[in-house]
Amino acid sequence: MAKDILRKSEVFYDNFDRKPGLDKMTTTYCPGCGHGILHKLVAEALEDFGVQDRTMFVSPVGCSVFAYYYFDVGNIQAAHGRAPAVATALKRANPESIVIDYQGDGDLAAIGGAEILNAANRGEGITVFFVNNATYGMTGGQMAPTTLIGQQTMTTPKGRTVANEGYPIKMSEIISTLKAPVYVERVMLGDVKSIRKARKSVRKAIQIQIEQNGFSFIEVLASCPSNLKKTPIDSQNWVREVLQENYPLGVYKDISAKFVSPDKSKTPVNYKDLPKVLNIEETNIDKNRIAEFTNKQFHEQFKIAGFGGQGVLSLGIVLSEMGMRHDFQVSWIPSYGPEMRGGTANCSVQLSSKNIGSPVVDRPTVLVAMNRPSIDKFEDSVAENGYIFYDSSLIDIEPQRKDINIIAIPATKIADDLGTTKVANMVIVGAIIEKLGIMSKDVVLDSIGEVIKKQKLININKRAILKGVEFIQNLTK
Ligand SMILES: Cc1ncc(C[n+]2csc(CCOP(=O)(O)OP(=O)(O)O)c2C)c(N)n1
Ligand code: SF4
Repeated sequence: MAKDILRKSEVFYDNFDRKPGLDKMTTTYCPGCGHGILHKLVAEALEDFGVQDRTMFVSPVGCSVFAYYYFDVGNIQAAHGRAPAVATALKRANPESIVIDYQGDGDLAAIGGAEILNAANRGEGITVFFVNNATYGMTGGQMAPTTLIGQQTMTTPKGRTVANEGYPIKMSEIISTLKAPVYVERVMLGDVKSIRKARKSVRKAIQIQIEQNGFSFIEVLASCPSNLKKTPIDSQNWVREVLQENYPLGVYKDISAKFVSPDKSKTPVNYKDLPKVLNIEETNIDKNRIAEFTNKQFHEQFKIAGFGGQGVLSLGIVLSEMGMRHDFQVSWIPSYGPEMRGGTANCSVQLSSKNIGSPVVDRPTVLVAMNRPSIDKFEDSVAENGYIFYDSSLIDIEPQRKDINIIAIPATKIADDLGTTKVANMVIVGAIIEKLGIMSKDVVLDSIGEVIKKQKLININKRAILKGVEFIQNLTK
C-alpha cells in the first residue's frame, strides 16, 4: 500500500528536466500545498484510463503554471483566466483528445469568471479542476473571490468584510445552476479520507469526458500553507475545519446516468464548412492557374506594421484571402494600438503549405514596415534570411541588419502618383507577390475585386498592385 502511495505515476516525467536548477526530482510546490496532491490524483487517473497519449493539459496562471514541468502529456499554458477558452479550442479541434482545464481560484473565479461560466454553459466536453485555496498563492496571498469573511490576506489585512469586498463566490453552486454541466462536485484535500474521496471524484470526472464527452467541474478545497502562514499539518486542518464549513462538500449536480452528448460536429456551422459559408468556394479559381504554386513547400510568417489608417490590417487580409485562393493554410490576427486612426497597428499573417500550429508570429520571415516605429520595434525579430519591405517615402532610416533582405519601396509616393496615398498598402502587396513568388499575379489581380468590396476602388487597387510588381521587376533588371 505505502509503495503504491509513494509510486510516481507514469504520467509524470521521470525527471523534471524542464525545471530550472539542480533539483529535477521535486516539484515547485511548497511543502503541504494542495496542488501536488491533486496533480498526483489526476496523473494516476490518466494513467489508469490509458489516455496519457491523447491528453492535453491546460496550465493556468498561478502556482500550478508549471504543470508542464511535471505532466508528460500535451501541454499548453493559457493567459490568466483564459484556460477554459483554450480548452474549448483544443477539444473542438480534436474531439478525441482528453482536455484537462486546471485552474486556481484567482484564475478561475476572478479574472476568468466569464470564461468558465460560458464554457460550462456551452457544455464543452472538458474536465475542470478548480483549486480553491482561498487565496492568490503565486503572487503572495492577496484576497481571492473565495477568501472567507474575516480572513486576513495581503489585501485584506484586517480581514475580508462584506461591506468592502462582498461575499465569497461559490463556484460549484453557480456552475450547478447551469443546464449543460454533467457533473459538479466539491471535494477537499483535508485528510487521508477526504483525499481518497477526492480521488474517486477526479476519476469520475475524467471518465465522463472519455465516455460521454460531458463537462465536469470538480472544486477542490486545498491548502496553501505558505500564505496561510501555517505548518502543512495546521493548514490541512484549517481546510478541514474552517474552509469546509464555508464551502460544503458534496455533489451539486450529476446527470451522468442519462447524459447524451450533443454532437458538436453537427453544429449548424462546422469550421470545416466555413469556406462554403463564407462563399470562398464561389471564387472558383481554375486549378490550372495555381498549379505551379500548389506544390511549393513554404511557411511565410508576416508582421505587417504601421500607423492606424495606413491599411496595414487590410494588407494582411488581402494576403490571407489570396493565400486561401491558392489553397494555402492561412492565419491572420490583428493587434490594435490603444488608439485607432493615427495610432499604431499591426497584424500577423501566415501563409503555409502545411498546417499552422499557432497564428502568433514572433519571428517573422517578412516584416512590412509602413512607419518608423515599426522598424524600431520589429527589425530585430526578423528571422535570418528573411525580408523587410519598408516604405522609404515615410521612413527616414535604413534597417541595419546584414543577414536579411531589405527592400526599400517608396510605396506612399508611388500611390500618391496614382492619385491616392491610401493604396500604398497595395503597392506593397504587389512587391511581396513578385519578390516571394509564392502566388500567381494574375489570380491576385483577377480576384482582388472579391476582397475590395467597393466597386469604384477596384481599379486603383489593381493598378497599385501592378506598380508594386513592376517596382520589384525594375530592381532586378
Ligand atoms: C493578466 C495577468 N494579471 C495578473 C497576473 C499576476 N498573477 C499571477 S498568478 C496570480 C494569482 C493566481 O492565483 P490563483 O489562481 O488563486 O492560483 P494559486 O497561485 O493560488 O494556485 C496573479 C494575479 C498575471 N500573471 N497576468
Ligand atoms: S504559495 Fe501556496 S499555492 Fe503556491 S505553491 Fe506554495 S502552498 Fe502552493
